[in-house]
Amino acid sequence: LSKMSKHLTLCGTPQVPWFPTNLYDLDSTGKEILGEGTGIQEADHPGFRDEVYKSRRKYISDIAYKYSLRDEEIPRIEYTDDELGVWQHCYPKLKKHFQKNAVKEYNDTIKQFEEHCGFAEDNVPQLEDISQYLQNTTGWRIRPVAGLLSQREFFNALAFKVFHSTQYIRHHSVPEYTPEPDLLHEVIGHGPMLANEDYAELSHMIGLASLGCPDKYLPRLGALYWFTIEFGLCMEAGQRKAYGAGILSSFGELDWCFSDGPKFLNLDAEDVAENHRDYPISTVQPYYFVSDSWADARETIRQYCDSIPRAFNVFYNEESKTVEVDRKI
Ligand code: NLE
Ligand code: FE2
Repeated sequence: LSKMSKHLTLCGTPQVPWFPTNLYDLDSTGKEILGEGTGIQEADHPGFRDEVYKSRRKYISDIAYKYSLRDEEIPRIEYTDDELGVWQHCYPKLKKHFQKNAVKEYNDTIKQFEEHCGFAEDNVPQLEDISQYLQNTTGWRIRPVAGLLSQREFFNALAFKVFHSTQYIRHHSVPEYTPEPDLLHEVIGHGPMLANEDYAELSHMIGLASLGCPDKYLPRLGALYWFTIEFGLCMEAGQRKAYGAGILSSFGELDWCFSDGPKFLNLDAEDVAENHRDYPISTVQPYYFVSDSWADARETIRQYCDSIPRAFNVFYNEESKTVEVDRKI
């Protein structure tokens, strides 16, 4: 084997990119946040010119930078009146949409979140409560993060059932749509789906596929994640329903994606990965991918993930919270 690996190196085999193999390896990640100039332009962002908002963001980001997965709890934030106002404006309106436009599994879980995670019209939920609930149901957990991570870091964490979540709230001047993730997007959009075993598996699969995968495949996994977990639609009893987090956290997007405006395409993982890697991140989506069922979405993504060339297999050991690597022969 050593002769062979030498030979492969001489032939210029690319190195396998580093990846975490233990839950706590993630503590060394998330230190670099993608800021302005990496997609979200200043002009798109009402908060970048508001000094009070910027210093609040810094206060909340610092909590994320200091957090370790070995800590007992994710620090709780005392949300200000402005922040509570955004929640109070959005949550009741979104709830009305959910009954009509969200998949059944999502509506079921929202009820659980109201019972166990502090979801209420007059209360901003805390990441810690949601993380606890997830750990007790699907084994997922939340790690606070200061903003957008690199695709590799974000996806790698999914392999350990860790979901990175921002803890700040969108600027109060534009509550119905934000180009970047914020607490509302994470907890309203992603939270409930991570509490559902079958949906959460979609994220876990993409996470495992990303470990040490060649760089070229990251934007492909990115597109698959975008058009399913973020902006996915699927059929339910003959009707189109939303399961994507970026839709469920934005009534601007909800209104749009159930109008005649956008185009609707059939979900095919290969097609998304090869032909749809260029999507807008600061406006509503011009088109959405619809699958016959969410299980169909999972199957097409599973097949795609299996087709990514890697010299090894990875398995997640739930008990030891480690990833086991097994060389393909
Ligand atoms: N546009 C979404 C919202 O307003 O909640 C956020 C999308 C983050 C990818
Ligand atoms: Fe998201």
